Amino acid sequence: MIGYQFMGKAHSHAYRDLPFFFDLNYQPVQQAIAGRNEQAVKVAADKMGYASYETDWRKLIERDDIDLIDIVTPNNTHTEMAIAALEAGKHVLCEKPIALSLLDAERMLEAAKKSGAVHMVSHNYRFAPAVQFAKKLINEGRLGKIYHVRAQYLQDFVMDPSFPLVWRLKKEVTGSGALGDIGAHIIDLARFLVGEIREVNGMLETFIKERPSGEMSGGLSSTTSEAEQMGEVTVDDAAIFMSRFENGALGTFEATRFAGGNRNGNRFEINGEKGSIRWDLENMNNLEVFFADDEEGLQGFRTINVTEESHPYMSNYWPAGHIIGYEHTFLNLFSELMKGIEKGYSPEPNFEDGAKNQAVLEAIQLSAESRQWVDIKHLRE
Ligand code: 4PW
Repeated sequence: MIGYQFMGKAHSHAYRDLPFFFDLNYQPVQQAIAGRNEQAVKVAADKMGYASYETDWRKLIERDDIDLIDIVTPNNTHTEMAIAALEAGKHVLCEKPIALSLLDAERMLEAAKKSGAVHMVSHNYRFAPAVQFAKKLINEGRLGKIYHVRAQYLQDFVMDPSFPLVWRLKKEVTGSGALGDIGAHIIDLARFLVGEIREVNGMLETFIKERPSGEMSGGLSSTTSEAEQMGEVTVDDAAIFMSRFENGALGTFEATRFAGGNRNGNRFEINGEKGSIRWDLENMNNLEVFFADDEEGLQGFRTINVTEESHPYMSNYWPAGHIIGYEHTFLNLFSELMKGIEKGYSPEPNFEDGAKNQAVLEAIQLSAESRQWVDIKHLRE
């Protein structure tokens, strides 16, 4: 693994627990972790269960006792690391968004195709059992033709003007703001559940344009900064966009870090000719469903607690009704990654999905600049 902050912790926990919950032919062994600060990476290695550490990520890639490189560093490092790992024949798991630009994402996809190695993007929310169950209902035609998807990813961690100018607020490090950081997740969910997006129309806004600078590494729970020097926020605080899907469905999306009171509100509602579904990460074991053919007088949304043994992934955990959490979305994703490595295929979402997602992100940026609808397909030609 390269990196050891928030996502490093989430991924490392999942590697540790995977053999405990999942009977798989291939299981991860936490061989090594890389980070530039020797003191900090040593502590991370001990705490997160890695047998060794490196202070240069390139060393990790040179080692022949390592098969999989997991990239959990800021976005501006993904492309170089992923391409180097793939060229060395390593399998790669990469955090989202995979790159700063569509061009870089396409280069990564190209390298992945050339290498024949397994590649995957860490869009973990697809792997919530309720989301997988929603997908099953849609595939079975239980909702019929899909008309609408409305998705929101709402956070509020940067609302205080004295929240520091961390890497997530700098374009050269992160590519975009709320758009790529959390909008990428709802784009992935929409692509997974409804299908490919044909065109978008979006707007971006930066509400607080300057913040105390000097701190780079802070995460979502960074405290306020008293630094006197101010620096420019170069990414969006909020992104709102509409989309038309290839299958005719219409989408409305909102990704913002200014939705006070919403710590991590990742939600969607999908409406089809025969029914609707709703999901909310903060209540992630439940799926609300409405079926138009339910008996008259008894119609309405009802809640399915997606914890039965027959529900996706749940037989690996606890008896029905015993809920799972955020961290298990990573275990579920990793179980697919292990199967992919065993059998030699790249489970979705892979770098093809990463590039498609990046095309949507780029189209929204272009649309916001030009105030026009932007066709996605043309961007990838
Ligand atoms: O899933 C989200 C991320 O993609 C997390 O809640 C935090 O916001 C960390 O990065 C983004």
